[in-house]
Amino acid sequence: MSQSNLTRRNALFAGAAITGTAVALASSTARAAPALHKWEKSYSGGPDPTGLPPGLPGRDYQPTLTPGGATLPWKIVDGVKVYHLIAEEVDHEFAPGLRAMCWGYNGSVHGPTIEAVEGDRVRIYVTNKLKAGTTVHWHGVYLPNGMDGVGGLNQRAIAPGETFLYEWTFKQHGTLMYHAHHDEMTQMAMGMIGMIVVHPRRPAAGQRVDRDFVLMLSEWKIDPGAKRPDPNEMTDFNILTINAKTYPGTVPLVCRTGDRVRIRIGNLGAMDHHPIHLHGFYFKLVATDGGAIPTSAQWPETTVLVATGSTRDIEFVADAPGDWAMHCHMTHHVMNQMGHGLPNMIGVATGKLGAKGRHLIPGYMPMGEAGMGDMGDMGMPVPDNSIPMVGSKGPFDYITMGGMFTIVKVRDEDIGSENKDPGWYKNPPGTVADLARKEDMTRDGIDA
Ligand SMILES: [Cu+2]
Repeated sequence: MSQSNLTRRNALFAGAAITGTAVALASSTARAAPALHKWEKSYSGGPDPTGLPPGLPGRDYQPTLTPGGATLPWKIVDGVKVYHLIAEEVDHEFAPGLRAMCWGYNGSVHGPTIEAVEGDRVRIYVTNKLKAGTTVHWHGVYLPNGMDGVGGLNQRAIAPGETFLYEWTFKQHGTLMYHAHHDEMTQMAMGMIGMIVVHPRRPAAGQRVDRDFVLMLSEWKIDPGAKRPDPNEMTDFNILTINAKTYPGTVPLVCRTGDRVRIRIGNLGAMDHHPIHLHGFYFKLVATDGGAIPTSAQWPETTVLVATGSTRDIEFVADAPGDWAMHCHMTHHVMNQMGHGLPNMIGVATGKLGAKGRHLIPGYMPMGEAGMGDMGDMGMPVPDNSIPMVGSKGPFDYITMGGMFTIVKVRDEDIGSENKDPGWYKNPPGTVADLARKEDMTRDGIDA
C-alpha cells in the first residue's frame, strides 16, 4: 500500500489531525507528483478500515425524525451494528382515500431510514420476499466495490426467498440513500427506496441541531381506481410524495421556537427535480450527498432544488412561530390525481352546457370555469380509491394544495420531541389578513 493511501485513510479518522496530515502529505509528495488538490482527499478508496465501537443514540448522536415514516431498528453483535431489510409487497396509504399495493421494505413504503455513525461497522441483511429478483444499492456510500449492489455488475440478483449480506464500515458522515438496483425502473417506481443518515463521530458544536428531519421525495402514477402504481409512466406523474405521503396525508414537521433545525431532503423519483420552498425563513444549504459544504461556501436560500438522485441538507433557526408551508414550487407537483388531463375551461361561459351534456353523459357537470380552487371542497363523489386534486380543510378555509406539500409547525410552548401534531397555529389578534376596514381604506385613499 502506498504511503498516500495510508495517509488518506488515517486522515479520515484522525479528526483534529487532518490539517497537519495534509501538510505532511503535500510536502512528502511535492517532488514526485503535482501537489494534491483538496478534492483528491475526498477520494473514498483504500481498504475497508477497522470499525470503531458502535455509536449510540443519545450519547453519540441525536436520532433523526422521518415524518410519516420509520427508522430501521438494529442490534449490536460483537461490536457490529446488525440491520435486517426485508423487501416485500406493502399495502400503502398515500392519504386518506388512496391506497395501493406497492413494494417496500419491512412493511413500510418507502423503506425505513437507516441511521448509523461514522466509523460504525455495519452488517445489513437483505431478505427478498418479492416474486422478482432484487438488489440494494447504497447511494453515495464509500464501500468495497462488491457491496455496491448494482445487479449484474457488482453481484448477482437476490432471488426470491434468498437473504444476502452487505457489510462495510462507514468512512463518512452525511445524508445518503438506498434503493433497488435491479430492474430499477420498476422497483423504484413501486417504492423500493429509502434514506441513510450517518452522523459524525464527534460532532462539532456547529454540527448539532435540535430537530433533524429526514424527507424522501418521489413521484408515482396511480390511475384513479387502480390498485397498483404504474411503473411504465415516463412523464405524467399524478401522485407527488414526501416520505410516500401526499397532502393531506403528509405529516407536519414540528419545532419549538428558537430550535436549530436541519431538514435532509433526498429525491429518488423517476424523472423530476423538485424545487422545495420553505415559507417564513431563509435557510442555508449545508451539505449534499457528496458531503458537508464549508461554512464559507454556504449561501442563504428559500428554495432548494433537489435533483433526482441527490440529497440536500438545509439548516435554519425556527425563530418565528406559526404554520409555515413547505412544498415543491412546481405547481403541478402540489396537485393530486384528479388535476391531470382536464380540458381548459377557464373563462368559458358554460350556460346551458351542463343540461345539454347530461343528455350524452349522465351526471355531467361542466367544471373549472374559474380555476380548480373549489374542486376539493365541492364534496363531489370521486372514483373509488382516489383523492381530490387539491387539499383539505384548513383553520380558515379550504387549503387548495395537494401533492408535495407539508407544514412546518413552530410553537412557543413545549411540544416534546416526538413530532406530535400540535394542531393549527393560533395567530395573535390583529396579525391575520382579513377584510379591509372602511376607515383604513378611506384614510389611504383606496377606492374599491
Ligand atoms: Cu416537484
